[in-house]
Amino acid sequence: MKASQAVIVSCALTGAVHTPSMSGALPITPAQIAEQGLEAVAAGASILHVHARNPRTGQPSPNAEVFAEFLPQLVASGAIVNITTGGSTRMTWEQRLEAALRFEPELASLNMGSMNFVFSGPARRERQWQFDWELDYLRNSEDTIFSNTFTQIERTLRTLGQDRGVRFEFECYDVGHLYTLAHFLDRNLVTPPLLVQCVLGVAGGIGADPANLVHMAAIADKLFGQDHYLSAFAVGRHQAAFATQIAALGGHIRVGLEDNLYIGPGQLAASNAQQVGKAVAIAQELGRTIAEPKKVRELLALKGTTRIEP
Ligand code: KMH
Ligand code: ZN
Repeated sequence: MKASQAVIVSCALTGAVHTPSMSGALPITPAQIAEQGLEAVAAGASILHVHARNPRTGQPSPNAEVFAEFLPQLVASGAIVNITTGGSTRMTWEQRLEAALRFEPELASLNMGSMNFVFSGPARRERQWQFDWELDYLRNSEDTIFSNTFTQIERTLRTLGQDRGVRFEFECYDVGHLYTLAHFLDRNLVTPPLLVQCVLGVAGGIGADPANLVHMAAIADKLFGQDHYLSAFAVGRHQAAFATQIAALGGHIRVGLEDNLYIGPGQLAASNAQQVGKAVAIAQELGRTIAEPKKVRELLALKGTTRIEP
């Protein structure tokens, strides 16, 4: 990987996997997303990975009008806004692209393969559900494919990347996804420097085993060499361990309530910023510094603007 002493800390604020009843800290409304985003930036996050939710029900939403209610505040913070194209596994590809096409952000996520993506575990535990969609949504993940075909990936690379100057957080949930990224690099549909995001511990993807991250890092080095920065995270309780491992390997960190609701064993995180603070402390203990947004824009060759209407 390309060397950088400074760590890029991404924070994924809300996502589409957790539901409102799982934690009162999960930001749902645009005001909550904006507030937690600003706190995360103050704590050291340079990239905010964002999804939107229906403010009344908490359901993942592709609606660009909802994104429009929190994006200006996040952009004004100076942080890099990274708009999801993963959306939720229930959305169509068109819905998943809606916000990124409208706002043409400097960075968007791009998922590098179709897969099972199961998050039904919490549905097996007793709890009071606030909304009637939550249980079904969680259970249904066992029978849903997260679709990211070569055609869908290519279309996104052309419409967002080539036509609009958007660069990507390439989310790789298994070793094969690194080879898919290499395929698009060979065809000059992606341009270095790449931000490769290894995702471990999703049911349907590679497991949260430290040996798997070592292997993914070795394969990414073979395929992309000096053309990439490597970031990684593991979902759920493995988050801090993998933040530590990737920081020790010289890579970059992603945290946030999108992927883990906890701050320690059995202890719900109070906010996204609390997890960012922990990631920053880990990185600094390992002798790394924290990259400011300006530095990250240089490293990743970002265009520096997101199209927010006045
Ligand atoms: N929560 C991650 C495991 C996306 O937004 O493109 C999946 C994700 C997908 O971040
Ligand atoms: Zn996401």
